[in-house]
Amino acid sequence: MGFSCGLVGLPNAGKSTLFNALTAGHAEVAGYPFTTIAPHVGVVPVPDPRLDALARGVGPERVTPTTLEFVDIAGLVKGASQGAGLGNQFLGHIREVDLIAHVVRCFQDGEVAHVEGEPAPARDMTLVNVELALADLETVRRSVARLEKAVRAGEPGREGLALCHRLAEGLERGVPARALVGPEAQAGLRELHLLTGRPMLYVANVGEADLTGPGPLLQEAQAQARDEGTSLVAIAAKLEAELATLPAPERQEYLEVAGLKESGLHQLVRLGYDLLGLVTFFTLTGKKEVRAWTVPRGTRAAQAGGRVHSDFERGFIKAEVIAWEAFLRAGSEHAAREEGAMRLEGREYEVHDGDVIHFRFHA
Ligand SMILES: Nc1nc2c(ncn2[C@@H]2O[C@H](COP(=O)(O)OP(=O)(O)OP(=O)(O)O)[C@@H](O)[C@H]2O)c(=O)[nH]1
Ligand SMILES: [Mg+2]
Repeated sequence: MGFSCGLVGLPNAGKSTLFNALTAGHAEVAGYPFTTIAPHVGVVPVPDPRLDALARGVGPERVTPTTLEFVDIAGLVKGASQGAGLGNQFLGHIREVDLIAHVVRCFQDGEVAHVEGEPAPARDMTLVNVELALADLETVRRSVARLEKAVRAGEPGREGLALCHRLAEGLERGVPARALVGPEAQAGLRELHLLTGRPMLYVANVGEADLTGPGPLLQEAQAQARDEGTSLVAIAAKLEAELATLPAPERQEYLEVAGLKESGLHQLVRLGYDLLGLVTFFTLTGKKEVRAWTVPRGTRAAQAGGRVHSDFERGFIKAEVIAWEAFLRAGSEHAAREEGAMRLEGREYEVHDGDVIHFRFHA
């Protein structure tokens, strides 16, 4: 799988609408808060023009993209960490995701209620961030209590305790955990499963007019994101949800008419891979299958082989590697090999984004 992504935000921010746009699914959408009660989980293929090009070049029986998982939960409100609304009890469903997409309402619509009266992106973003930090503070305090007991009993836990104290002090001020610890404590941080310990991006849910020129609400959200140093993508969720059920070529045409070069899903995928440090490599099985795989940047050839088949790692001999464009220029695996365009790489070779890899192994 590529990665999993949890959607958070105020009620009526458009999370379920975005979920439907991304998954072409059918989460229930309505103009009253707390429409979503049980979480929705959707798995979608990762759109990748390189995989499409390889498939056109090879003409295989099967094309297998990697996948993404989206989790849509109930909206969060002020006081959620103290049990207000429904959001808090569902935060558990997104503790395991790789990436948090924080949906911010940047569309105007008098028919759609707002829990704070009117949309005000900067305030709304802070409100949700504070609730996430407070929910994490609860988690950290529970860990502190547990670790103090362990340390008193002479068990290990001193390091974890020091980390928790540092986190608690920052979270109390509303600072997200991801901004509180350096690379040295990432492993300890992951063990705590904190919501603000995950990478986060903002999805500004905009009206159609914002696609041609950002209106005041989108501008406010952009300014706030810039101040925080957080990435933001603008997506017209309602429009894209309506288009999601159309066949791909027609959908693309409508997107272009609306002033968009690529769909919200494309944008999220690119940013998500970038934020999470992920790369894609491709395998070909003769004319049978062209397939995309996602691995963390820095993955070695043998490990990458292990993702495809455990024998590829155990019996790894060499990886024959060629960049996807070079492969297409050569026309086929056979031609690429004849031309000497496929490099032979050892087990420590670092897989590059866009590599086409043929693993040589002994069974
Ligand atoms: N005008 C307009 N309405 C939108 C847009 N996005 C969502 N809506 C409407 O806003 C309402 C709420 O959308 P949902 O997707 O259900 O919101 P949610 O964030 O999932 O809400 P909860 O599940 O209650 O937390 C629905 O009536 C949507 O049709 C948009 O971009 N423009
Ligand atoms: Mg919803």
